[in-house]
Amino acid sequence: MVQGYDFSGSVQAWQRAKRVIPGGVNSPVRAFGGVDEKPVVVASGRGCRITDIDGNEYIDYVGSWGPLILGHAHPKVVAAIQAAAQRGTTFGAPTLAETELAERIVRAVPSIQKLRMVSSGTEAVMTAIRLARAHTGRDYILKMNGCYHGHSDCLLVAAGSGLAEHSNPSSAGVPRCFAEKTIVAEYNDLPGVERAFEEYHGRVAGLIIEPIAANMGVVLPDPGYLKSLRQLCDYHSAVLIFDEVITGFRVAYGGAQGLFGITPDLTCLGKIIGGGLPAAAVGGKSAIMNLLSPLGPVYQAGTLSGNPLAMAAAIATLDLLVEGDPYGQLETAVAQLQAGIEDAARRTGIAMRILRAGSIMSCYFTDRPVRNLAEVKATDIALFKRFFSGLLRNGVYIAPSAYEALFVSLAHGPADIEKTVEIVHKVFEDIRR
Ligand code: KE4
Repeated sequence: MVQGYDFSGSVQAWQRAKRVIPGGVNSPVRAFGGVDEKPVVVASGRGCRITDIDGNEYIDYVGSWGPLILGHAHPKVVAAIQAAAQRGTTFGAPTLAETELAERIVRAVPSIQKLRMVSSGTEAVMTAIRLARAHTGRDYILKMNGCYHGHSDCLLVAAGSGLAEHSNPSSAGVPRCFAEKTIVAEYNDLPGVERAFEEYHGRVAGLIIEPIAANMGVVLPDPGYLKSLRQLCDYHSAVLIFDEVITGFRVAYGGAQGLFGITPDLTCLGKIIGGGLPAAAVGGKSAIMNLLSPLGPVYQAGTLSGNPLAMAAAIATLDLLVEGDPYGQLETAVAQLQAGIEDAARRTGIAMRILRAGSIMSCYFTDRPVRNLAEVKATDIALFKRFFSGLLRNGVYIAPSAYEALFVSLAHGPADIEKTVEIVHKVFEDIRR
């Protein structure tokens, strides 16, 4: 299985990084803690491929965890950034580009009447939570186990032993009193949500969910689940927040809410709406969004919010997503990839199932259904790690964790998909040996 890949440059660079950066990385998942490999240090990317500092090339299915639906260094995106940079990189003042991007997003996502740009998905979610609490005058937030919404304190919580049990902090440094205001139910467990609303009757400010989960691996909502959450939030006058940081402009131009026809009160966006640069947004009903300073009493701010370079990258990206039939093209590519991997698993006798939503998917080593975090954890994680290593050492780069998604871009052409399937088949055969 192991090709002659030389990782020595990455190993040295990572050792050097660890002397000045905790774990040698600026985001934990990049440290490869979920797999039995050391991180590769990336030198460059173009289209669907990245090259590490040892010169090893990979077909990339991480795509920076979602932003790069066009692939790396798309010429039109790079040109837009360069042109914007020539005019100055940041002003801390309103620019037309912020309005032009906001208008595009409002047109694409009907539930968003107004939006506020921020610099990360974490900030978008943090602001959405604050808005929900201000709008309702309530304190409790309901989230689903296995969904990740960034690293703001109140969302770094682990499910208590039961709904009645308060949640516990899932990170050091989060006061118990913060975690206690967050209730955790299981994804796809509607009775659990109903019980939570009853248990905390009149005290739930909002429910936040990834409408298609992608941070426990890709897990799909049961038919009718999202509609029922909408009805429960209406009944209990709670704010329904869709965290579409991954799914926004990814599974469809109008996001998961467009696919399912569900209207949340607030939406969090990120990744693709930054075009590869730091930008995210919280948006929704004007009645709620107008609570934001300077109009209303909810304070929120950011030095680089609406940064001109990110706006230029985002506008170039979104404009390319309305040219031709990009989502049809993506569907063709991903369907080919899914079919090829499933065929390779069948032919090598490996129990595997793929859950997919548009151009995000996860490969689970199991022959059982996967509908929530516990069922993801019950899959063969050790086998996933062998799958990851085999792919990496044969030139395919997927997320270094069984609890993440594969991201396919418009730069993944038929030949890249065929090559990937060929390598997957080889890796499955090596695993079977
Ligand atoms: P950021 O603060 O990382 O921009 O966004 C946080 C966030 C919010 N909501 C959802 C649904 C998300 O997926 C994320 C961040 N996603 C992870 C990958 N699963 C980012 C990768 C990382 O943490 O390095």
